[in-house]
Amino acid sequence: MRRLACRRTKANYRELSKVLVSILASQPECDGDGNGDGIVDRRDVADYDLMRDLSQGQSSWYDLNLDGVTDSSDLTIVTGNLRHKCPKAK
Ligand SMILES: [Ca+2]
Ligand SMILES: [Ca+2]
Repeated sequence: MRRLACRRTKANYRELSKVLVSILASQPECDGDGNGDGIVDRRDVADYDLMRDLSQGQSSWYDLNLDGVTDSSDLTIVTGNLRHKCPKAK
């Protein structure tokens, strides 16, 4: 019985991994687009400010360089990509 449960768990894990990989592949990276709407614009700057305040500078959706803090380095990524249209999802 335990062996069967283990096989099911492994099969479920493999299936979930496939789904996750396909989801990740369907959303191309877009530097500076913290809100994921497909364009980097002043809304991202406003959302960056909001998320920095709400997170009190800790990690947030706008921790774009993934260093664990939401700070001016992340804002630089947003402002450096303003008006950039993101690649379309597949
Ligand atoms: Ca955006
Ligand atoms: Ca950061």
